Amino acid sequence: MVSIVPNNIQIEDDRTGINVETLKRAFLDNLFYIQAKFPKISTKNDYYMALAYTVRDRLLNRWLQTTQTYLEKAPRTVAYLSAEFLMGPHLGNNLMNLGLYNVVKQAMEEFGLGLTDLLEQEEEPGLGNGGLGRLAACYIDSLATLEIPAIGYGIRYEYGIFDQEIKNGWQVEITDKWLRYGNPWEVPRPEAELEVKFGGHTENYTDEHGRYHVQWIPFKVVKGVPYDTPILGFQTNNANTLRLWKAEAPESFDFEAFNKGDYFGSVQEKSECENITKVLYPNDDSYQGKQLRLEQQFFFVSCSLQDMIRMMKAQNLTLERFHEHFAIQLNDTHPTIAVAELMRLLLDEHQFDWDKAWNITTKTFAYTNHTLLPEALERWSINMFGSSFPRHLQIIYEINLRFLDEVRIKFPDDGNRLRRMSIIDESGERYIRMAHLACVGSFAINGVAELHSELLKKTTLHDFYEMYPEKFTNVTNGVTPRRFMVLSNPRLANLITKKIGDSWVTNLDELRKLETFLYDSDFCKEFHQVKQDVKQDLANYIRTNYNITIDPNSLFDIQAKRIHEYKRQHLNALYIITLYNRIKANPNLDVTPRTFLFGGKAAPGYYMAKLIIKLINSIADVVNHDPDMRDRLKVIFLKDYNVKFAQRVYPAADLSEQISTAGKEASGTGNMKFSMNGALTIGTLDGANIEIREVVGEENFFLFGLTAEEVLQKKAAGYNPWDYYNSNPELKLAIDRISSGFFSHGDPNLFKPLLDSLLYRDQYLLLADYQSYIECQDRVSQAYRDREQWIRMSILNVARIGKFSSDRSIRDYVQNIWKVSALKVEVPEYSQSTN
Ligand code: 73E
Repeated sequence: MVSIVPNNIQIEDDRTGINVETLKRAFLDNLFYIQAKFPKISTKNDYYMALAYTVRDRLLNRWLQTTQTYLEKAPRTVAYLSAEFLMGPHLGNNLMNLGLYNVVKQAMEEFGLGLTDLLEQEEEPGLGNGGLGRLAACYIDSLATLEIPAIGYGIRYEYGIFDQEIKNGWQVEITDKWLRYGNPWEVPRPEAELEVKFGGHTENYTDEHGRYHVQWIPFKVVKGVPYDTPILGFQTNNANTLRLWKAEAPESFDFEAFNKGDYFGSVQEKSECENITKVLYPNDDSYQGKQLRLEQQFFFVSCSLQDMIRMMKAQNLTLERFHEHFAIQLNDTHPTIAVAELMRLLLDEHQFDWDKAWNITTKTFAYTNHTLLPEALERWSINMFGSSFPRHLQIIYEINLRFLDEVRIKFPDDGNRLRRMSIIDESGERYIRMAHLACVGSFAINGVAELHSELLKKTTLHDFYEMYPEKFTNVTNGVTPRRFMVLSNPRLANLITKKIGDSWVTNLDELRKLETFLYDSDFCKEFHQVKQDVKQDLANYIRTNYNITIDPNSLFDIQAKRIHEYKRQHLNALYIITLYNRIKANPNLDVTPRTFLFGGKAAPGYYMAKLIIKLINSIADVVNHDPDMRDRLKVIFLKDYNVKFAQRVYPAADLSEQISTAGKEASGTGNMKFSMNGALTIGTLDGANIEIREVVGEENFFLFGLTAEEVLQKKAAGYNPWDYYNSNPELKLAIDRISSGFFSHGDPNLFKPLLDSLLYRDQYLLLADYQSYIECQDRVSQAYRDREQWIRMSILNVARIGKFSSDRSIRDYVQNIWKVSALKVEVPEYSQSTN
């Protein structure tokens, strides 16, 4: 066999060398031969591309070596199926993981180029909405860092999450053209394309042995082309693959139509095929029963499963052992049609009998649930589903029939239970309940934080817990400290490393050692200085981009996440108005200066969320222009919050707002990123907040609000928001300020839908939690005045946050669910010196 690395590649080869001179030569070479430019006519983007290719070249050896090792050793492999991967920019991450950050910085400086400027050029792949997609990205990072054989499978959306602009205070959506200038990180693999069927009907036939079979005669066939991106671990040789599928028409023209003169008809069919992977649905934590979305899900799932089968065949492995070779994780129900598709592939295309196929399938899949919100639970109308996937509908009926028999045996004479548990909802128009299919078809089911996993067992999946208690487990989410500390906050990372060495980067529990320095006044001063410098950076950015001056000595109070009523950005807004009212009533009031920063996108069709953005901007308008507020209050809505921007925001926060209604936020992951960067949290007992508070210590966390249980009790007892409005003068004043038109140039109607929803329904109990929140915020203001004590609390947040590394989460999945082992990749050391 030919070795991956030809022996004639020299240490100083332009594609592998990592000293300054070689890097510079390689950069110019790429500028010339790939961008076809010379410096005089190069744009910033040309420079970015030239550097990106230079860095990619240095990844390839590890990547191909990894692929070869996996091929040879055929290890048990994790396939992480996710409709979203919110990766964020690649360049900085790859530089860090390769250990090339400083040497490349120097090489660029010798050209008079700033590395920060070049990093800024990268248009991030926004192939996700928020937490769920970003979680997949963190997990892909940790899998590679822990040297676990894994593939991320997803969709290569041509347009990712929209870019957000703010016009006159309202959100405006702009198409995300992230591929416009090319994507240097992906490698198309047209030779590995696959076919995916849609629509049509099924036919039965009997083979020569008298065996009965079903054949799916599709209406159309679409091509899936894989685009591969290497995902290198931190300081390892393991580079796993993120394989995203693009839909294409099978032939560029339908020749029959073409020959008949129907040119447009034939082109139309082509574009209909390509539509499947055109655009990411921009809804977070909510679901709409759109056929195209279902087709997206099936498309990438079918490609991925066929790909796995093909790999096994290439390795001469029998499909009988599919479940031994692959552990497939379903990131929420979005890829759950995989249960039916694997059954179809085994039954119809590989002639397995039902029991054997079902045994393999149910030993393959594991399902992660990310939400309890009823509006986010996926269900597909039988008619729509059947028209696109007639064979899968049959298979799901058969799964359901057999499943309900099992239920009947375990719980005899319990018709209600059968109706509740059925995969088919028959209470009205008939629907397929995807969460039920996922539970029946998987060997493991997990929630994403302790509370969430408990609530799953008690509420949404209670019947399934009674049926299969052994399947249920919790894996609390985590985030990668590489991107969200080392890369995004180098000042803090360097200070930590100076004190405790650098092993914390892959063993986050080591941060504990920082506790030794809690009363070391030099360390505390340095820690404080880091925070101040980072806040100054953000202040400069805001000055440049918004023409607003903010004071880095004020308390930076940040709420950055998708805009959603359950996340309660408007509760935060009510506090701002309350402070405003207090200062107006008493202009000499001694207040702790605060800068309120918001960031986040609203789903384009979510009117209330958009109105919340408008409200925040309207409050900002009034507050920022009122001389009485000067040097005390500032409010800014930061537009187009994405991963790149998040990396600026987390390090600069003093206070992290995690104020969802208890029981609604499954986990949250921003909460962890803020805390890792030394922000204190003001939060409810919801999602992972509970576990964060547990580890950082209750004295280092600002807790308020009802518990999940109290929320339910209050609702059951007939919650009436008016009682709170009428009995709380500050709350009443804040609400009246809005309804009077004070923030809307006298228009009392602008925010009426929002206020009506609060006063007449208040589904998320803002009014019930208001007083507790206000008092807690006032405690925050007091606490911030004792800066030394605040710094110690901040240090303790960093020191005790180790549990929330995605490395820990991945270890949990590996040990409790996937049962896979690490496999180290060896790379010939032909190029390791940086000088
Ligand atoms: O609490 C977060 C959680 O931290 C949850 O809301 C989010 O997932 C994060 C990662 O576990 C989430 N997103 C979705 N459901 N839960 C979702 C649903 C439909 C479409 C897109 C995203």
